[in-house]
Amino acid sequence: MVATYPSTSNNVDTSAQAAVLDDKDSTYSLLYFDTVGIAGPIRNILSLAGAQWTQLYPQDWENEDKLDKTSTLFEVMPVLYVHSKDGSQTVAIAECKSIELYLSEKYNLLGRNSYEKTLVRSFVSSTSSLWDDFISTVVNLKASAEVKQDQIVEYMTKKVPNWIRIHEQHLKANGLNGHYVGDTISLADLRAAALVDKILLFPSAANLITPETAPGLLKIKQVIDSDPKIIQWRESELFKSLRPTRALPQLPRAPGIKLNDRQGNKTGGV
Ligand SMILES: N[C@@H](CCC(=O)N[C@@H](CS)C(=O)NCC(=O)O)C(=O)O
Repeated sequence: MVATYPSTSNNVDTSAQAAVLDDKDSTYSLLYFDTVGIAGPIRNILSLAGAQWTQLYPQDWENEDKLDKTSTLFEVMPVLYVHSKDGSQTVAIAECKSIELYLSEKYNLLGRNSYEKTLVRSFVSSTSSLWDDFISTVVNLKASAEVKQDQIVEYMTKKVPNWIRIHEQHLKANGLNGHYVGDTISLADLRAAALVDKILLFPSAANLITPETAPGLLKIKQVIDSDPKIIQWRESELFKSLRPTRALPQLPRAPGIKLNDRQGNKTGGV
């Protein structure tokens, strides 16, 4: 049985949960592996916002009792636990996109008005689709190494170049200023930079993302990489202790990390 959300049926008042989510003084704990993985944008948003947050690791995700898995809402991570300032209430949010949108709305990373917010969400959706495509056609594909390699080639020679070609036109239309929308970092920028970082892990990306082919995306990456709060986050012990993938050996655990208490982390973990 997975953990479920408390009832929201007609006669149930959910205003207390909403108040926790809306409170600017709430704190957070993020349940995820000791990897960058798909939590990069979430951790970047928390850093940009100057939020107070704790990293939670599963106690033993692969354990056959599955207690970490079933303590989450969909048997996957990340889960963001939002704690009221006094710590008496906690609200769990599942799914990357939902977490990112919640935090981005709260910390003004979606745009200045409904028009800009719609644009940001569209760019985010387009970029997320390309990432999700990789997860389903390569990472989660149950197939031989050869078939997986063919899928990677298809991804890197067709799908990624297509994304770059189209997104570069939008970035040019906004003046190649390092942002999809307006003049400040938005979730669209964070999502794109995270995907560029992933793509650059492939040796074949060297010719794919260059100042000639992708000036707009590289500018976005440069703006994010040089943001003082992002630099501060990347200099932290926690960031340095994260592995690019779970295939690599674990690194010594940074101070301040807590473990999933497997009971909703109402106090921010054990
Ligand atoms: N749809 C979910 C996918 C989450 C997901 O696949 N998480 C992976 C880690 S990147 C996970 O928990 N894997 C462990 C497992 O499936 O047992 C989201 O976007 O948050």
